[in-house]
Amino acid sequence: MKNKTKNCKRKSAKQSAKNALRQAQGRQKITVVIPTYNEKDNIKDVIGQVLGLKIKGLNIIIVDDNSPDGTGNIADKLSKKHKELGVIHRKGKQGIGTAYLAGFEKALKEDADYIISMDADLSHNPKDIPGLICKAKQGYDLVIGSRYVKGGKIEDWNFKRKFLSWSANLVTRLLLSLPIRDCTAGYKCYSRSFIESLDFEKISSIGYAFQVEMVYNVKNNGFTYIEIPIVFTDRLNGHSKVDFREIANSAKSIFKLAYLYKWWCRPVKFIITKTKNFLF
Ligand SMILES: Nc1nc2c(ncn2[C@@H]2O[C@H](COP(=O)(O)OP(=O)(O)O)[C@@H](O)[C@H]2O)c(=O)[nH]1
Ligand SMILES: [Mg+2]
Repeated sequence: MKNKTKNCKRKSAKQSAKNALRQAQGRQKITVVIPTYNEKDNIKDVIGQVLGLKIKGLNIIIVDDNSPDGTGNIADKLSKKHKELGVIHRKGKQGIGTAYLAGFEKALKEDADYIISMDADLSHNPKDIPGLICKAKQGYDLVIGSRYVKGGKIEDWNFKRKFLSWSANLVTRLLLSLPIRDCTAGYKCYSRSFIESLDFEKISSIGYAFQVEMVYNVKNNGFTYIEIPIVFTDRLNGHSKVDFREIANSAKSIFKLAYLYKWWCRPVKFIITKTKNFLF
């Protein structure tokens, strides 16, 4: 695996040169990565609406985890019609975080200059894509489609779901000292240089906490970021994959990030290490 990472880094250097040339020539590639699990009633619409924007140099990568409802097959059929569409098939449900990493890896190999992450369920309005790209082109390494800045909002979610999202954001911001209002947002545009800077093997979040880990990496590694308002609507079709297990795993991942990186966790680390040494 380590060799694979090294190879990847070597290739990236070549690709960066190719990339710089393309940018100098004014041709830029935007890759939209969409993870899917049981999205058969949304996949066609989301692809149609994104491609319908007719943005030059834009392509899509679907990362499907062998959805039992056949989303992967639908994506394959659509990819025969649309050359801008690529599909990654994984064996089973492996988490949204690792799905994004698989998509990002392919996007880098295919010379993406900007990488957008978005849900398949149209909660993220494709019409916001030009706004995300516009800010990214101004030089921001991370542009967040934010529900919690002025002008942004969530429509149709019930109180429980709104409270869950709001409190998760608050706890995350406090624990990781992040000055970002929507740390858990999934609608984002990343610069190639930020994604290239990541050591994929060190990303620890498998599930939804992945979004937070990305924001944390941007902020703490000196990359630039901005939030732009979006209106987030509830999905029309299918079900959310956020269940109790996902929430518990995400909370665990966020506490793990704080434990790994925040100075005030040092006394806790000290006590845990001493106790372990004493017991075993
Ligand atoms: N490939 C893959 N996609 C996933 C997984 N979990 C969720 N997704 C997709 O990630 C996106 C966000 O999930 P969603 O259920 O809409 O989360 P919510 O918007 O927070 O309720 C959707 O496109 C899902 O189909 C997973 O384990 N693997
Ligand atoms: Mg969603």
